[in-house]
Amino acid sequence: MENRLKALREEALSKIETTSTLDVLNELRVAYLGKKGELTALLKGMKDLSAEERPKFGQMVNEVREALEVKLDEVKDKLSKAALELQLKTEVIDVTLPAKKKNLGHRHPNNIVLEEVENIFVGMGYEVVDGPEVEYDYYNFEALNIPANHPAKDEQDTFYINNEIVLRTQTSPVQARVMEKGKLPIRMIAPGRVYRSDEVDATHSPCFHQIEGLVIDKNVTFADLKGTLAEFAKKLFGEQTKVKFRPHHFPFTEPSAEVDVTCFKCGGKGCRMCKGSGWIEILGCGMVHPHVLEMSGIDPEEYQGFAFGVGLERITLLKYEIDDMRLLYENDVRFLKQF
Ligand code: 2NL
Repeated sequence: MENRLKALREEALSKIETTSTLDVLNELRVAYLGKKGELTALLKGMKDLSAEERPKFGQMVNEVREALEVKLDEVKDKLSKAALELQLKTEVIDVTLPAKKKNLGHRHPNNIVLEEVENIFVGMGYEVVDGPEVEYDYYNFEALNIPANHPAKDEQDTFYINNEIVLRTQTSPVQARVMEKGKLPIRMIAPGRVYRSDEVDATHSPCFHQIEGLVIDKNVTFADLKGTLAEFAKKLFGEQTKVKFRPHHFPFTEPSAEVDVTCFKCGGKGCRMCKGSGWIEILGCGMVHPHVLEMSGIDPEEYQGFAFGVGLERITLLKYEIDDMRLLYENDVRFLKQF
């Protein structure tokens, strides 16, 4: 048995010494030192030895166990270190590599123009106000002097939620609500989405944006309206821009006008942009109708006002020479990035 023990010791030490992986090393630990391992088997065989031999042999087995444990720990240490070194070598992070590019979005051209318009009017002392897109028929039509039989109220043009509620067809209901509150004077613009039951094509969409303006004060005249819009046109399209007021009709203003600006592409000579006329229509305006003031509890003998409405998309398409409105609603980043 002593010889078997010596042979076992030599064999085990040499196997452990030459092991190259931690897995195999663990298998060896189990095979020699485990409960069903070879050393345990030798200990079990001690019952056949004489009483004098037993303690001596037991001590020898323990010595071998210790020697193997020391060797196993030593090799385990060596292999672990090598494994770590290999990992550090192969998993190097190159902190000098350029970072992956993040895909950023881009501001919508409508939004760029809206901010420009807002800045122009805020610079003149106007407040920016918003209000509900789902609106009472009363604020959208009646308060603005649009009678029950007016063609704009036709189901073909207006989205009705029910008998008395609509999707607003203009942003004037926001102004009607401000007038009704009765805090005067008023200098405000109301930008926002409006809805009309329209077909979709290069110049129409059932949902688009309007910016309306309203000024109410004592002694406000058409001259104030002209001066304000002339200044607005210069700031938006350039200092050389001239404006022209053509008589028009709106139910909520009297007198009313449409405003053209000199073509900012050809300067008024006539080109493709202005269809040869030298002028481009940009908005509608007028003096607030006395009925509209009265409806909101304002005395037209004491206060007057002017108002105007601009289609935001129309301005955006003109300013950036975009020839199809649908491009503004697709939000293709390749398109948006150009502005
Ligand atoms: C257009 C014409 C316009 C108004 C909007 C307005 C609002 C109130 C009272 C009176 Cl509360 N008027 N808004 C006035 C004239 C024209 O818009 O062609 N817009 C695209």
